[in-house]
Amino acid sequence: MTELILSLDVLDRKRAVEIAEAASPCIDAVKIGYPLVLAAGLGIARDLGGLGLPLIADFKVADIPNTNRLICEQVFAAGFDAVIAHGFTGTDAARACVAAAHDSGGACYVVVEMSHPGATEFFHGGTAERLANLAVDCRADGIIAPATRPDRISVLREIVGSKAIYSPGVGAQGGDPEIVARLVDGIIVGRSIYEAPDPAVAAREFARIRR
Ligand code: O7E
Repeated sequence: MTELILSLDVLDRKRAVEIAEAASPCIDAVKIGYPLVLAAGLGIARDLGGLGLPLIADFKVADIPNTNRLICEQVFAAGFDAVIAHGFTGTDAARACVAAAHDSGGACYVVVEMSHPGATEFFHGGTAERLANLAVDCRADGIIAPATRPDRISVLREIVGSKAIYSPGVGAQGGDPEIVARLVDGIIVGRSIYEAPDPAVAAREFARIRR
């Protein structure tokens, strides 16, 4: 079954915990990025640890190999289970993230194409395909591909085979969860759940859609 990953981009620690708890029966993981970590601190990983769900650090790590390693080690020491890295910094830099993740018993996912309109400026024209190949070469655990362009997901699936594809961009960004859920291993949903009048109900709706 396609996983449902809650993107918890709220800025208040208490609200973040409440939403995650409410959605928890229907979700498979929680993705936490800069908005929440900068607002609430890295300790939010411990605050959410009681949910028993995998916590994904969406820091889109994009530095030289040594700095990437240092960042990822902090991520896993803080209690996260997975990290997201960019691939455009090169094979050695992405491989440093994968190695740090695997050394900690965690996972690393590589962004190969983003979901917003401007992403086509640089990711199209062969770059996303190269990044998908890089993710395979680096033995990344999966890739991030855009729910806003299902045709592109299919192209990238050809390259990565059975490797996991997690896909943001459904709901608020216009991607259709019914279509995307058939193509990927997990859909990543933020505003459509955490801004809903009742996040638990919204999460249940998305959970029902996946197959
Ligand atoms: O649009 P929303 O509210 O459903 O949130 C989507 C989340 O996915 C948000 O945290 C955003 O930063 C992230 N995201 C994208 O929207 N598009 C991308 O191409 C990549 C990501 C992302 O999370 O990358 C790593 C998974």
